[in-house]
Amino acid sequence: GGRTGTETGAVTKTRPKTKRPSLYRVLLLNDDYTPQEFVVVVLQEVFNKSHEDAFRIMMHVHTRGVGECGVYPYEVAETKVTRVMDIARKNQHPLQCVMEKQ
Ligand code: NFA
Repeated sequence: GGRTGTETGAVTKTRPKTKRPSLYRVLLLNDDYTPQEFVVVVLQEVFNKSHEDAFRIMMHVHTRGVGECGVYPYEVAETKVTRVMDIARKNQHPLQCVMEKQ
């Protein structure tokens, strides 16, 4: 911590403000059209998952309707959502990816 003089000359203790960044959960939503293997590749490329983890997450989304791909600070989460949506659009798949504050 540091010490800061006040107008009266008093010296008061301060704490360095290290506020932790809010975390955001990135979610993938199921649909009836996006191929399973496409979702697996997206999870490997965008979220750096192994094929095994990617397959497990894809099957969770497929059976439950929604699933978590990872938890990240705001800007990282936003970039991943944008990458997924761009890749899906480019390949004409309706895959949806969203983020929510944890
Ligand atoms: N439900 C899709 C299918 O049967 C696969 C899928 C999984 C899509 C996860 C989106 C997310 N082809």
